[in-house]
Amino acid sequence: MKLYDDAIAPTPRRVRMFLAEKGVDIPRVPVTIGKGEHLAESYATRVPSRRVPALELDDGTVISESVAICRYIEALHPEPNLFGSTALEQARVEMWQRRMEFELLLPFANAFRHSHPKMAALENQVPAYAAAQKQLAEQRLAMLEGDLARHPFIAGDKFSIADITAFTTLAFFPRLVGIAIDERVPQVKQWFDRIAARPSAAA
Ligand SMILES: N[C@@H](CCC(=O)N[C@@H](CS)C(=O)NCC(=O)O)C(=O)O
Repeated sequence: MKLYDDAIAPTPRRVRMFLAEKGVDIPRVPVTIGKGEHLAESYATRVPSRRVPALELDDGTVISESVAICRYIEALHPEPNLFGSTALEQARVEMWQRRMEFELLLPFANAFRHSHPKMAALENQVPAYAAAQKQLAEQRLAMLEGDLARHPFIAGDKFSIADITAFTTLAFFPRLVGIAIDERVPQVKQWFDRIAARPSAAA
């Protein structure tokens, strides 16, 4: 197995953090987005979406989409489980994972992709869309403050893939789109610092 990986981008970091939580080591092949390596034909023939990360199995099968990669790893290495164990836990983790992906990650990512000069080569930038997405990101961040006042981790009492999605989002995008994680969202800040202290956050 090998993992196509970019050292800076937030989505590959999701998979690295997941693997670190599992204690699983997979050889990595760097695909540097900043150098346009993900657009090379040699990569596109393996990964038609031209996105990173992607996991290539020994028989040549390629799994892209970070959550699909994490689910595959969870099936191979069930413990510590990060997608939940009981039926209810799995449903809760799925619910929060989807919320963090659609409601937090996507607005932050879209605000960044449509406004940051470094993304101009990769995105047909629409400044009004960036502004609208930034507003949604700010609103979801304020809502997250309330969520984290009710439970210590995103999906409840246990660390899960939903924490990884939210953490890697908030560790990368806010500064780049002019949003601060500060005393206005103390619960988020406290949760963020707790997750940042986990050894997997260094992955
Ligand atoms: N939904 C995909 C998103 C993958 C993705 O967009 N990765 C970014 C890096 S964070 C990328 O490859 N960007 C290259 C580009 O936009 O051309 C996943 O979860 O794996």
